[in-house]
Parts: sequence; C-alpha cells; structure tokens
Amino acid sequence: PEASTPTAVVSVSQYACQRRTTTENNNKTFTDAFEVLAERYELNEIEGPCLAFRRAASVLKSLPWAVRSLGATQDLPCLGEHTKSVMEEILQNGRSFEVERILSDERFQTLKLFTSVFGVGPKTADKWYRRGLRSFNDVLADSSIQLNRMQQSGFLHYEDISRAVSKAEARALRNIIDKAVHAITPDAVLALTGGFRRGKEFGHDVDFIVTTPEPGEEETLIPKVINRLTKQGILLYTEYQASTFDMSKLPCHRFEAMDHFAKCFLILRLEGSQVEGGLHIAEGDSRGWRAVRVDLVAPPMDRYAFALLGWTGSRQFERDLRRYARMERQMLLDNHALYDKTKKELLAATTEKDIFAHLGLEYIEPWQRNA
Ligand code: TTP
Ligand code: MN
Ligand code: MN
Ligand code: MN
Repeated sequence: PEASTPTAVVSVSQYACQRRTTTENNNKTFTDAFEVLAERYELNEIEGPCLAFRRAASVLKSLPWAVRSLGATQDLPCLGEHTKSVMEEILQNGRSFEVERILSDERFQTLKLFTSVFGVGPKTADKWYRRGLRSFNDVLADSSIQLNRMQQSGFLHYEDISRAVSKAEARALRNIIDKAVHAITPDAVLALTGGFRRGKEFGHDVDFIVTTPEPGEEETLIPKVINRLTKQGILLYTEYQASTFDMSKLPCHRFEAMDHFAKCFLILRLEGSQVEGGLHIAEGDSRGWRAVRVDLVAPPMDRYAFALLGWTGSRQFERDLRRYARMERQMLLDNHALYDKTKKELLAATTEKDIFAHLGLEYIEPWQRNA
C-alpha cells in the first residue's frame, strides 16, 4: 500500500553499522537480483561492482518499507546507475533480463554448483570448469583430479551440509558443545554466534565462541573438545587451526577476513533424538541423523568482545563497522582489537557495547545486524 511509503524520509546512513536491519526483508525481489549480480562479479574477481551491489542490497534490506517506484529511492545512499537500472527493470517487468541471462549462463551455473561443495573455492571451480567439467560426476570421474580431505568430505556429506540447519538443530548442537566444554573446564564460556545469534531461522552452519577465564587455557580448549567429540563418535570431519594470535603484533593494518585465534571447522553427526521436533532433513529420509557444519573459535578472554562482535556478522555489517572506524574515527577494528590511530593506543572492551561506545555509535542489537 502507498501508505507504507514514508513522506518524511529519515536519512539512511551509507554505513550498515548505523542502520537497524532485521531478518525481515521488504525488498527481496531487488536484493535477490543484486545478490546474483554480486556473485557474477565475485566469480569473475571484479571487486568494485561486486561490493557496490552488496552495499545496495544491504541498504534496501534495512528499509521498513517496500520500494514501489524509483522516485522513492532518490534519498537512499549506495544506489548507483547500474543498480537503479536493474531496479527500474524489475519495477516495470517484475524481473531483470540481465539477472536472467546470468542465471542461465553455463559458466555461472557450473561455478555456483562447484563452489557449493565444502572446500571448493572460486579458483578450484574455475580450474575444473576450464578443464571442461560440468557436473559432480564429471569431477568425480576425472582421475587427474586430486580432491583434498576437505573436498572429499564436502562431496561425501554434500546433501546434508547443503541443506539448511534449523534453530532447533542449532540448539541441540549448543547442548552438545556446552557439555563438552564444561566437562573440560567448569568455568568455560560458550556463546552462540553467527547467523543464529542474529535471530535467523536457518543457517548454513552453527558458529560458537568458546573460551575460559584462565589466560592461555583457551588455546588447548578446542583440541580437548575435538578429542571428546571423537570419543563420542560424532566427529565426521575436523579442520583445526592453532592460534597464531600475538598481542604484541597488534594492530593488524591490513584487512583480514580470517583472524588469528585458535579455531576449527567441523562436520558433526547430529542424532534426531537430540533435536526437539526432529531433524530438518528430506522427507522419506529415515537415517535418524544428519551431518551439520559447525565452527568453533577460541579467543583469549580479554579479546572476547571483539571476537563476538566479529563472528556475529553479518559480513556486510562487519565490513561497514571497519570502514566506519577507519573513515570516520581514524580507528582500526578487527576480530582482535580496536586501535585509536590518533591516541596511538589499543582500546579495551569487555562487551560489544563498549566497542560501539568507543566508536561513537549507537548500540545495534545482534538481531538488527542482518545487513
Ligand atoms: P558464517 O558462518 O560464514 O556466516 P553467517 O553465520 O553469518 O551465516 P550462515 O547462516 O550462512 O552461516 O560467518 C559468521 C561470521 O563469522 C561472519 O560475520 C564472518 C565471521 N568469520 C570471521 O570473522 N572469521 C573467520 O575465520 C570466519 C570463517 C568467519
Ligand atoms: Mn554461520
Ligand atoms: Mn561459520
Ligand atoms: Mn595479522
């Protein structure tokens, strides 16, 4: 209805960390289209336009109203020529021909298929495509291809791990991890993070932060958890990365998607009997269990707030927090710390609220970070 379009438009910030974005998206037709365009540029390693479409999508996701005309977007930030022409197409025809062309493109379809396998990135996917491979059967039948351990389990558990994880499954996994860390150390701290902390109903994995107040003890926590899960016979895949974190090397001046904390990327076997309401699996599947991707990260306790903020996401929210810190506050933010370049000092924080306060930002709740 026209009434949902505001008359006095409150100005929308160009930074996602100054917007409140819930999981309710009133502009999904546009943002789905932008995501396809962003992915096309990403697969071709063209960074600028990729980011531009992600930023535009993020702005539209934050709106409490649906865009019904191009005129309604004139005061919105981050919408360029290309973005607006796609929106115009969608407003007029209900769809974008550019997006449809991409979706029917053989290279795009194949790269999307290959990168949907755990352990297969854009480089590998492109290599397989250029070799003439078009399907999983092509890949698996090619004797000159050596799959690494991660890719092998990616194919082995493909159906399960490409199926969304439900909130109830995330809760069941939380119980399993909670029992494990507390058996190891009674004062362990466990926090659900990632998309589920943002209130999403479904995720592609479940992310947890684990730590302990005893300095240094957090470094051995994950190996001990892995040990325990192995003994329980529920560990289907483990990729462990020991900590390379060094407080004396802070701050890191370059943007790093990956942090230096001890972490692991797992595939766990989740029993249906442990999930309230049952497993989120295909109808007719009677195995009684499913494979689920789980990430654990173990920062030292004094880095907890930074790690929690960094791992809660969304990726776009994180990007803009860092960009805001750099551009508007002359500060460097990452998963480890916040550095004030003017004062030349690291700023302490025990909660996420402390970090927002240091940045001079209004606090944004986790469920408002779905940028
Ligand atoms: P993801 O689990 O990839 O994404 P998500 O939980 O937001 O969404 P999904 O439901 O699809 O799982 O990452 C969660 C956050 O963790 C994301 O903001 C990026 C951050 N992250 C790091 O900071 N460092 C890392 O090494 C990894 C793997 C993720
Ligand atoms: Mn996640
Ligand atoms: Mn994850
Ligand atoms: Mn570094």
